[in-house]
Amino acid sequence: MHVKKLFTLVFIQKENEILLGLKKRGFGMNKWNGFGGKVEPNETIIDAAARELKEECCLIVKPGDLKNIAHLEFTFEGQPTLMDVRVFSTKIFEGTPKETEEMKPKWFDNDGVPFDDMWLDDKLWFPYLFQGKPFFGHFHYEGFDKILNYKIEEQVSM
Ligand code: 6U4
Ligand code: NA
Ligand code: NA
Repeated sequence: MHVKKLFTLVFIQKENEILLGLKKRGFGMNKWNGFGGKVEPNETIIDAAARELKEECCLIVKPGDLKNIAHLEFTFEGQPTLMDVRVFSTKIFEGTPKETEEMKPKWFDNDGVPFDDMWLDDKLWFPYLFQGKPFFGHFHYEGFDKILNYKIEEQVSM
């Protein structure tokens, strides 16, 4: 039996650029990623996604502008936790990204994403993100630096 924990992950995009943040503390420290975190009790997933984005890089999005593009699951060999991550993207936002205590934001060209300094799974599924294809992915890790097995399934819609 797995204990599911729900997380959000938001990618802000321009025509040929994507906003990533360098995580400064906690889980995934020193990795570039989208913005997100735990969904709190009594909060919808999409509200959590907008809240975490604002907390972590000061950008404002209307929850309704966030497009759910993926559902990711992460399990870890020998551990009961299943991380259930709901991924969103949008090109519609207000404000300028600002560094916070949790994240240092930076725009990257779509062909210059720093995969060597990201979660190992990201390079496997970013192509779906860039092609706008909704997908489900499951990744089973051993520790944090090795994927034992995975599957990625394109979805008709999310
Ligand atoms: P605290 O420090 O309690 O405020 P919180 O911001 O709620 O934490 P956090 O930052 O630990 O949560 O959430 C983890 C973030 O990392 C979520 O956005 C999901 C994302 N994430 C976790 N594993 C990932 C992986 N293997 N690949 C990936 N994103 C991952 O691309
Ligand atoms: Na976070
Ligand atoms: Na957070």
